[in-house]
Amino acid sequence: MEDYKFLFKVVLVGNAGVGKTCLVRRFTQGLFPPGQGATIGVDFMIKTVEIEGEKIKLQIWDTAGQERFRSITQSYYRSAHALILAYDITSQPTFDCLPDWLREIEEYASSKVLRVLVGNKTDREDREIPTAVGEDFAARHNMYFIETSAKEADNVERLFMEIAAELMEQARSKELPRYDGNSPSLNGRTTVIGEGGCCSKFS
Ligand SMILES: Nc1nc2c(ncn2[C@@H]2O[C@H](COP(=O)(O)OP(=O)(O)O)[C@@H](O)[C@H]2O)c(=O)[nH]1
Ligand SMILES: [Mg+2]
Repeated sequence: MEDYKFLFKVVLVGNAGVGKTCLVRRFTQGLFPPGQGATIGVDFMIKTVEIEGEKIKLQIWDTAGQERFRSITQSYYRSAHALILAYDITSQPTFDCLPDWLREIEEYASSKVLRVLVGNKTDREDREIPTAVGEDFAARHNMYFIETSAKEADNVERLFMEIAAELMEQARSKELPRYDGNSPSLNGRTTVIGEGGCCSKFS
């Protein structure tokens, strides 16, 4: 018997290799996959959590390698309640691609979607993106921000639990936060991703 009060769809995007699959597996299965081959060929994983006595079912959509081919489409974003946009704090190129991802999100996702910027791999010594730079980017783009380590299980639980709590809060109040969809930097209709944009060299 399924028993839950809320069901939320959470979607992860970001360059290949930033650790999206590891974040999902850490949260849903409590493990860090060894070696290569972390990407699993499923559309989503499920975890039910409890907040303030309410059961919340999270349907977490990971990309099964599509990000390498830049073939993520509308169906993936459709009906997402929250979007996690992840980069690797040790990889400037993954951070530099964030505007491209935001354009895609802007084009395909609901304007009401909860957006969270995640800097992953905080366990590594060779950081390239200072925390303040990630924070600043998130603030300028109206996003939540958190740094994580899927490897060390640092902030991963918190990431998903805060998303669940925020979505529950929104659902309860039925007052989704207003978002200025007219932001000139974000509402471009054309998508450069996949057409020689900065990310193509990482495909
Ligand atoms: N040191 C470290 N490595 C990580 C972390 N998360 C993922 N990785 C590694 O980064 C690589 C890509 O991870 P993966 O989850 O497949 O990335 P995805 O392509 O975004 O799904 C793998 O070799 C992982 O072991 C982390 O938090 N710390
Ligand atoms: Mg993956």
